[in-house]
Amino acid sequence: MAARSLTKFVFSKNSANLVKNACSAQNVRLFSAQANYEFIKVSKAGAKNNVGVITLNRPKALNALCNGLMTELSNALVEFEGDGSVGAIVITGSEKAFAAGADIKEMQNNTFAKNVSANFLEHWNKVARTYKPVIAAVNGYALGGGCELAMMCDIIYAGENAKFGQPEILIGTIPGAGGTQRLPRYVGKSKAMEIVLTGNQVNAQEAEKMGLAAKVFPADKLVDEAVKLGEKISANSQLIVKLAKESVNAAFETTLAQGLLFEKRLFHATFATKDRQEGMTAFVEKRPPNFTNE
Ligand code: DAK
Repeated sequence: MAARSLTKFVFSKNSANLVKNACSAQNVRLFSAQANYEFIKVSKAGAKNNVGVITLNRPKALNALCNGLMTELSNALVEFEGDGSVGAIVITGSEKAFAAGADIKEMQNNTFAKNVSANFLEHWNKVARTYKPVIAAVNGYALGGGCELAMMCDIIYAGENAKFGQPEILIGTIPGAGGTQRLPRYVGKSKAMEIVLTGNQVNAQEAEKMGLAAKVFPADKLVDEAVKLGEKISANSQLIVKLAKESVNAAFETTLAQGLLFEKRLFHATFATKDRQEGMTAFVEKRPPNFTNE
């Protein structure tokens, strides 16, 4: 089981600062040493303990993404960004649900004015802004905000029982965290329209076929496979990985000409790093590279 490969993670720094970012009064927790989250579990995994694992843990509500959960998730991502030993992060849920969406009960009585004045759910953006690679390991339902959360990650691995969908249309609203914007970029307009306008779910095999999921695994192997991927990424220079991630993401924000120039300049810039020199020297000397993230 995946859980066996996870080792206990003890928070080290920045934790106290995170108190002020915690959400509503009832969810304010002391993010000091040995942070004790309410809605997530946080671990480090892999032979070198270099993969951060965040497990969404609100089973009674199928990991519905309440404000408190999203605040904790953001804070855990900040912790892992500040942990130099972590080269990649896995976000996962349970076998039944990655996440069944934003918490409908929490937003049920919101109004347009309240949403605008409070900039409702603005803090969800942290996931897409995380500079270290983030892998979504999706078992079970990834619906609405759950599907959007997965799409904010860099790579989606799916368990064979995964179900993706944007069912907001069925409850009288539309996706609000990227479902109408990221989904077409993953799967193209026609499939995105079908999913968004009907609320239909797609299974893991379909998701892989349409390019939403990178790979599909047996449900009980999924997290281990995601951690293995995280380990592989972590073995590279974190500095160069960061540049590579920025460059791929630029493809979704720029024209081709701008993107190609951005990529070329970043490629040129790698020649100012010790890790580029080390990587090429190691190749020529027929030995593994020893990257120092410089
Ligand atoms: N919110 C709150 N509670 C939820 C929930 C959700 N999204 N999904 C499930 N639950 C709760 C159920 O209410 C139930 O709680 P109790 O009644 O037992 O107290 C418990 O989880 C188990 O659910 P079910 O009894 O319904 O379980 P089933 O196996 O029968 O059905 C299901 C599983 C996933 C098909 C069903 O629960 C379902 O349809 N859930 C709702 C899916 C959905 O509509 N998701 C989209 C929500 S809207 C934004 C960011 C994000 C968003 C918008 C804006 N910004 C940054 C601006 C996102 C919006 C959404 O996601």
